[in-house]
Amino acid sequence: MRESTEVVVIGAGPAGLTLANLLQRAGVACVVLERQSRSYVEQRQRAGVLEHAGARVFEDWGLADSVLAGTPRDGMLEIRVDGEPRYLDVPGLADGRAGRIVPQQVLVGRLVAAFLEGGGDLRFDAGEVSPHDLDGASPAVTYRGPDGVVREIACSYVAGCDGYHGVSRTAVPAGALTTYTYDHGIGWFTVLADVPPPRHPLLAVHPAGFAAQFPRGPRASRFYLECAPDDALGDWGDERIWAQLRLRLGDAGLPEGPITEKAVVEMRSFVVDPMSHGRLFLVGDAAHIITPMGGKGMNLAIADANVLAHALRAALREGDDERLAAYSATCLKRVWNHQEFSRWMTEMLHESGDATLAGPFRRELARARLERLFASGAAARAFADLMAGG
Ligand code: RFL
Repeated sequence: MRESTEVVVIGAGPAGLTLANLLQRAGVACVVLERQSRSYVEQRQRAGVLEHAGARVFEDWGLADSVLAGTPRDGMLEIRVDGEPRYLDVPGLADGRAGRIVPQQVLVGRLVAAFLEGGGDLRFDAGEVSPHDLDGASPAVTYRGPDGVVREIACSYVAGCDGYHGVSRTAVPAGALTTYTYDHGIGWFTVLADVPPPRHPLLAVHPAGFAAQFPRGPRASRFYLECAPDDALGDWGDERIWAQLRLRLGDAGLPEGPITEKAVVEMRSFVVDPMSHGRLFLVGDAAHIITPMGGKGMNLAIADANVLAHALRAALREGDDERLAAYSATCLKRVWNHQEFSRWMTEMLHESGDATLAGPFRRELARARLERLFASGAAARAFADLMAGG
């Protein structure tokens, strides 16, 4: 069966769903193909903060009511050093540019609903998705539907929004992309638990290692614990998790709650350049991954989608290909800026606690870097500016 549309979007995560909604607003026809079921993508819990720049994307495209309604603005950030609380008023330092506290699965659910309400074509359970003829003028994407029938969709452009493990990037011929990877040399263990969220997002520096607690809705918290890079899930029994959280967060009274997810997070960065090939454009995690430090992964995905939506509208409605030609360079500028921020924060918050990581000299340097945030208004504002996003 052969159909046609203007843009095929592969993947219905934050990147694909943001792009699909923006294209719908721009009057550009698209079909979204998602490998998983609707309930699966709506329950996948990951990020929790939409930076100010991300919230602006939805406001600018008239989607704030459907996507941001009722989501609290972010506020203070607590950095607890050896159990002592320090606070940064991030939106205040960033001239009032507040982000929104919104769990990724809530954002995804709202984006699915908004797209479908607008008459969008979103196909879940799409197997064997495969892009073709990306170098030519008329690419196509084939997939097998849940009914077992193979369909082909001809299109003008393909948006690869299928994450790090997707098929889009692998459809690009070897040698056409330069790949940058970096192993941060540490491990993070993450736990999602039904524990009341902290008053403010909390980052903790401690000699036993970095730890963090972030709100994930009204009754849940996501915790992170620095661990050895080769630690496995089995190394972290519940008793060890709670004991280490209480120690590193300096909170002997931290209540225990049912743990709903445990995972080892790979502390690895990855970037491809360019983020496009022929008529394929890579968006979000398909083009770059960043560690969770700084909370930028989902936000980069949304920023890419915004750049691409503007560029596709210009190309398809105004015959202006300049923005599409500049897509990769435009996005990569932000990607590298955020990679640098994330790495900078990682060094500061890990090395200032755990002296075994880089030694006592580097620990004192990291402490000086951290202290500067509280001693210098200019340094604090620069930090808040990066937290708010470009
Ligand atoms: P996603 O979310 O991976 O979505 C890709 C979609 O494509 C589908 N797919 C396919 N569909 C069709 N055919 C195929 N062959 C396909 N292969 C894959 C997938 O099923 C999926 O629906 O990528 P996207 O949209 O680029 O969004 C990126 C974000 O999800 C990611 O950057 C963040 O979750 C990263 N991240 C965080 N980001 C933040 O901004 N703040 C955070 O605090 C934060 N915490 C996190 C995180 C990621 C984590 N993990 C598990 C990776 C915490 C964790 C634990």
